[in-house]
Amino acid sequence: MRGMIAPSMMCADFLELGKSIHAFEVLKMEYLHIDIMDGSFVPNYTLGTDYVRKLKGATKIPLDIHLMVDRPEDKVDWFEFGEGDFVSFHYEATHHVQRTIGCIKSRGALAMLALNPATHLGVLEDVMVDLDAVLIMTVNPGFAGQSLVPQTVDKVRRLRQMYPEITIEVDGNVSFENARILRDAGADIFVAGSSSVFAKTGSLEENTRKLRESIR
Ligand code: S6P
Ligand code: MG
Repeated sequence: MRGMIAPSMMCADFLELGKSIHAFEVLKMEYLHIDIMDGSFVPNYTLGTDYVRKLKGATKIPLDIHLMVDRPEDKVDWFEFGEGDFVSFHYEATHHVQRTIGCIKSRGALAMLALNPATHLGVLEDVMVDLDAVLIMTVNPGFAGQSLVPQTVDKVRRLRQMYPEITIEVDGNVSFENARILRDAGADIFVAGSSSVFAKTGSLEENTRKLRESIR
């Protein structure tokens, strides 16, 4: 599978959202990654329901909604999404993993289960058949600009060996260097934040070219 990029919208300039969307379309970004935080599951707030609705209406690029919220089964229906969009939620945030997957799929979207760095891959075993993708968090969720938790690289490698066909997304400090390492480990979708496409060292266009080179 070709490496895909999902720019993290919380790292884009909020005052220039229209311009960013246009640039992402020109650069053929495969997904737009939207971080939703609730101040409980993670110690931060970011984007919300109105933002997702506006974005959905403003572009044809599929969304990649990352719910970092407690009890996602109660909240997933607050958001606008549909066929072709990914919705991920955390294994650690709910007693009802399968019910939440059902809510997502009943709306035609693709269900992705997110695992924090300390969560064992074994929790996937009985639910893998229901999933479209797995999100391996390569940092502890809550903030941009953190350092990759080193053992998550081997976790991606083991996941790829266990499930050769599953789509694997990686999120957190996916720098140009880490992206290549994670690609070699078996990742498919790369969430791009402050350490790659939004890096201050280059323009969005230069950074995207460099990241595509890393994951080719
Ligand atoms: C973190 C969030 C991520 C960040 C992304 C930022 O809780 O889920 O999606 O936005 O990690 O990228 P970077 O390169 O600053 O780590
Ligand atoms: Mg995220």
